[in-house]
Amino acid sequence: MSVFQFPDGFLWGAATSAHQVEGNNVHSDWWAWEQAGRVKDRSGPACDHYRRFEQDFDLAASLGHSAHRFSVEWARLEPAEGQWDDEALAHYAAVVRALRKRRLEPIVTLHHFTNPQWFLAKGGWTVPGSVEAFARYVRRVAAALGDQVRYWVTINEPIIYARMHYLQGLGPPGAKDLSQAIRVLEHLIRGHAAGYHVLHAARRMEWPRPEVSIAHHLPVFRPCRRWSPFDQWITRRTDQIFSVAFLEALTDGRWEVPGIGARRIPEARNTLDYLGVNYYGRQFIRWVPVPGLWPGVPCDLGHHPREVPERTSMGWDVHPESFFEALRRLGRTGQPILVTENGTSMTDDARRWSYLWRHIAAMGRAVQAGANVIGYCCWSLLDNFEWADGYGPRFGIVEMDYATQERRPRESARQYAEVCRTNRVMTE
Ligand code: IFM
Repeated sequence: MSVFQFPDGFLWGAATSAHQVEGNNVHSDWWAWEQAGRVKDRSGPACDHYRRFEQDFDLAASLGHSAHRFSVEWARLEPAEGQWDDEALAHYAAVVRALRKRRLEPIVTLHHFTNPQWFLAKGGWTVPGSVEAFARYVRRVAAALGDQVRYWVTINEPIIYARMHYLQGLGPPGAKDLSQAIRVLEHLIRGHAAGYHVLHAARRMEWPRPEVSIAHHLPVFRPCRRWSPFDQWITRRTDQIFSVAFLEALTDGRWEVPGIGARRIPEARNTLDYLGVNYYGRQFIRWVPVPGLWPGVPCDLGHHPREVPERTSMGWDVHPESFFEALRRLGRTGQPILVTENGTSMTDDARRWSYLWRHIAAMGRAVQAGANVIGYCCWSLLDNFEWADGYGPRFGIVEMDYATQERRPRESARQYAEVCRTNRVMTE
């Protein structure tokens, strides 16, 4: 065993998103989707975090955290097109103040999977008007929070958003259509770029300089059937299109469009001040040609007992070495990296801590190998509403009793607190 000491000022915290914890997000498209019975659970009051945020931040501070990632809910701020709710805006200003008061660095996400219902009704991210609508919303948020916030995430996991809502049909509007998914991706790139420029333009001299990124979901892709040239090829393409091309669009302003070619998006050039990264595990890809869909689909890990010996309670791969690999790969860009999510749903909390500890250790090794990682947010502070999977999965280091709204820090929260307080981790 040896000990790895992280650089001074390293940010340690946990992440949440509005719809998953706040409760009663009645103007969002996900709320309508749930009410229409399209998922097994309804988010309902969730963790009632909208009213209990002070209590939750007390908890985070008592657990040694120095940062906290949360999202602002657009549907609360603009419940009807052009109608702004000043109380909701004041609420998020109070949230940021509450974080600052507890010395928790706010990391603010502007879009985390949910949209106002009116926005989806107008075509959501499939239509060009989405970009200007999002920019208007960001302008409001920047004016209200910009004096207190340094770290911004414009869009959480754009690729997962497009895949889940427009290819797999697992969230509103429930589409399964590659051409729509591609349009969504293009508008998310443009939306991010617009948000980036709005945040920088809104800055006043006395405000912190905004550091803006997306939260990029970065799995390590592997072929399902290692021997199959089709799986190998589509895995390389999937990695290129989903992991590499999207980041290239935000650095070079040139986006390689799946199955079409390249497109110039000049306003997206150099719009990453840091790299926000969400990592959970490897994804095994199989060649399945279905007209109108991307031919590389994630395969059932149950078929890979030898290659995927360790899996979470949701059946996801556990492979800390790939986290090291992903961070080292990103580290070569020289950009600062902020781990905006990493965590697991385990029914056994000892296994949760084992997962977190090994991933933090892998991150330590990546820092030693030269990656400029500046912070880490575990997913999640609280158990919460896991989208189509509802309330089954338990990602929290703090256990939620949804019937009583009681919060109970798990042993993993205490172990993680030790890492946060000492700024170091035991490596194997
Ligand atoms: O809960 C989600 C979150 O909303 C986005 N990233 C992955 C998490 C776990 O699935």
